[in-house]
Amino acid sequence: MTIETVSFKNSPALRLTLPDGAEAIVLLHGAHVVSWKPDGKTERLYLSDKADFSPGSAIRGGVPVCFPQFSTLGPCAMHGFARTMVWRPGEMETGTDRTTARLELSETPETLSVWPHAFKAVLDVILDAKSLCIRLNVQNTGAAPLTFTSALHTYLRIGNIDDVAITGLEGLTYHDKVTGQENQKETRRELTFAGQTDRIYYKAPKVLTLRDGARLMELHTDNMPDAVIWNPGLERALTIPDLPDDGYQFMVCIEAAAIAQPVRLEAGKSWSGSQILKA
Ligand code: TA6
Repeated sequence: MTIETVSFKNSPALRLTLPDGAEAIVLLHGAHVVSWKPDGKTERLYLSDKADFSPGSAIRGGVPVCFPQFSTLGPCAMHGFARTMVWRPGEMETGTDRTTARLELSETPETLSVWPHAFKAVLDVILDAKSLCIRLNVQNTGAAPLTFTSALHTYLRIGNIDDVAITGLEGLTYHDKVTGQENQKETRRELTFAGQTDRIYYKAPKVLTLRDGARLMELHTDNMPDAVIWNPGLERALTIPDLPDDGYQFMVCIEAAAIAQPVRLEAGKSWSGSQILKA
């Protein structure tokens, strides 16, 4: 098990590896996980060929960390500032069967100008033989309470969107961001895709399953009660400059999120939420 410093698309990154071949890469830019290959060969995350890695950009694909704001629900730019800032490496851990890379972010004059709170965010990327865990910890290091929303905006690589189904959502209430309708009820046992899908499912179960053709992946969450499902479909994809026109066919976002009930932290308190992808 090793963690080495590498350059990924000219961006400083950490590469985690295990003896059985499992590998993950996380950028300092955004603490953005851009690659996960459980067998060392097969990429399980979608990363756009047109993604922009220049400083301050929002990278299309991988796992953007949305913090301290999901979408436009607050004073920050879309999905918050964490995904566009450079995080600093923290303590690393290389055990016998798993490896953890830690990245940290605190307030700067720039963040304070849009979100007036002192904080310490820690993102742990934990790789083991069959799974990848991404855990976000946030501590309120200021003197007053703070609130935030968050999501681990995971872009999963799929064979084709026509062959994909997600189970675990039946019976949940969701907000349909495409139609703007609130309080919709999911009636389907398996969610399949035809055109743009952009939904926030409230109080999702801790395990969702993605079926991609014959392949299954489980997505486990802890303390992130909502689930966002996003695929832009062709029409919306054509309006996204950093996504190839056919990119929507090869990606689906399943995001562990805390949205409906913003997290409130008193001074000195911390919160942790995580998502585990199981190949
Ligand atoms: O999480 C889904 C979503 O909020 C969609 O509405 C969609 O626009 C997407 O995120 C991508 O946002 P971005 O700012 O990365 O283009």
